[in-house]
Amino acid sequence: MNRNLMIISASIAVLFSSCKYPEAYVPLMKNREPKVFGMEIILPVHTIHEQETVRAEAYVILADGKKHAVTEVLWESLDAEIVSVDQTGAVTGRSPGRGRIRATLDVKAAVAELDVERHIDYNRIMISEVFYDATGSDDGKEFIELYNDNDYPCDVSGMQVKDGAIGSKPFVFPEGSSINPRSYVVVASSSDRFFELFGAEPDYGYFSFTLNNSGETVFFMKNDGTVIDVVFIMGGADDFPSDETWGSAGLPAAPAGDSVERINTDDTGTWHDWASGAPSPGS
Ligand SMILES: [Ca+2]
Ligand SMILES: [Ca+2]
Ligand SMILES: [Ca+2]
Repeated sequence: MNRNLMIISASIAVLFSSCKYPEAYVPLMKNREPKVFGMEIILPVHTIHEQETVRAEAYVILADGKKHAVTEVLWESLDAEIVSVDQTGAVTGRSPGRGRIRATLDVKAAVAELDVERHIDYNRIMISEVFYDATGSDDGKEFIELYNDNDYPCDVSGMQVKDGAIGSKPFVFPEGSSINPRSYVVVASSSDRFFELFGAEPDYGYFSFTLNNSGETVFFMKNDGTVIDVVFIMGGADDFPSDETWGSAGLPAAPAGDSVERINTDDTGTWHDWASGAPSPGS
């Protein structure tokens, strides 16, 4: 080979070996290190109630498996009627159902699901009628009626109806019991006697306590004993007499054959909500 040609070839080789990408490409490569592999949303719970708010957190998952919390994400609800989410990740239940939220960062996104359960207003479930004194013998003929004033069905499984005698055994609604919206349920002392008297089956057939004819207190309670509603009849039972807020030590009262019935679903917790009249079980 010509000596001059050898020198030129060597110079070209040096030139290529020292070649670098222009500076402008460097920041782009740095942005991709370490590579974002995916995203994840973490929720503290997977079931919330209507109107309840919890905080969702978004994380990027890096190629090395590490997670980093990120705040500069776009939050969206994919089921806006069920859940809403603001740009801080605050998730609020809007209506019952399963809702999805999405967090997006650049081209990566994650979706999380959560269930929204009904917020039940137990103050709108109330005792609506008590038939405590049948004509003649009361044996097995007494009944208690409840009313659900909510516009949605209410699960009453495990909830209790009880008279005002300490130590008497409450009636406990069996698993799966529900009261339809703006509807009644009847709990009878005996379904056979109830059928003889009213020609229909009660919703629930048996309670073991008896209702005093000379003053009685009837409770509707949650599973844990929290009182949801109470009615004091003729001053209430000796163990649980009416207090001053009830307003009358004698009312409501019904003659034999009639029952005491709620006339006011805007529950004031006083005798004014009640009157007496012919029995109307289930309506
Ligand atoms: Ca009675
Ligand atoms: Ca009687
Ligand atoms: Ca009724």
